[in-house]
Amino acid sequence: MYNKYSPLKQYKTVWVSDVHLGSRFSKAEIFLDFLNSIQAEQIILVGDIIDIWSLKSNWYWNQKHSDVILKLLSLANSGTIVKYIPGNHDEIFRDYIGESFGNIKIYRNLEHLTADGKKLLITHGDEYDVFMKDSYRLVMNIGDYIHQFIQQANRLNLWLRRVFKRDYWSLASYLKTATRDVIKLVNRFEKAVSNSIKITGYDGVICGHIHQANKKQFDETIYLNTGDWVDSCTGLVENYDGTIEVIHWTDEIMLRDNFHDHFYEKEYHINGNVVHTQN
Ligand SMILES: [Mn+2]
Repeated sequence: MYNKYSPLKQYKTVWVSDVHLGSRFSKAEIFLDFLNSIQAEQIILVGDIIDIWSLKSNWYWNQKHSDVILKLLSLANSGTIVKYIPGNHDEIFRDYIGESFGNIKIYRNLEHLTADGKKLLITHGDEYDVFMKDSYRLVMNIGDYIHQFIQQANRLNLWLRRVFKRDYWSLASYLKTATRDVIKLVNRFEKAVSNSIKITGYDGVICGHIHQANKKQFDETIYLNTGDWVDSCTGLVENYDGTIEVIHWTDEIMLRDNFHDHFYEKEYHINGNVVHTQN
């Protein structure tokens, strides 16, 4: 998908998390497209990059998953500072704080000073997951929770449709209820994280874990979430003026492809028929 006509996007810092390599739901190819499209001084991996839990229960690995790892290692070897904070799905690496994969060093948490002087705590965020504590890991995290809902809903709907030959049951209303539950959990998580940051002297926090990218202000505290590369294909980027924004990579791909369709479309005439091709 990487297009040679697009210049690399320049960022001071990039934060990404929850790629879940090793799970069949990982959007590794889109994440790779993102990595191929940017240039950053620093890339911080904010946890759940490799999904060890998923590998344990159902081994899955394809070439794109390898390509992501190779790309990160090669970036780290060619001048980009790449740091890795393990999450709960790759918590095995929390036993190796201070060690490195090539030039990628492992940290428990990090502190970041933005170009405009804000001090931020970087952490995966599973410690703040009240839901996970309450239910004793019954549901792994909200991302998995959303996934379970949608998959079950789809499966049931397909089955009903096959059996009864019509839309028998409303996926939309089912999802509405599920979404309301998820929104509540997301709010609880965001508040829990921000409240605990308030007294620490940090201006804000960057975390991942719940697969909901966001930029929010809770009183004085900046709350930023990296999102995920399982559903939303989102991350956080710091521009050279210190501003941080959420990027939605599938939107960026759409913009880029529309741009190229528009500017690079050619018209050929074959046997009297008009044929359009794109470079
Ligand atoms: Mn997590």
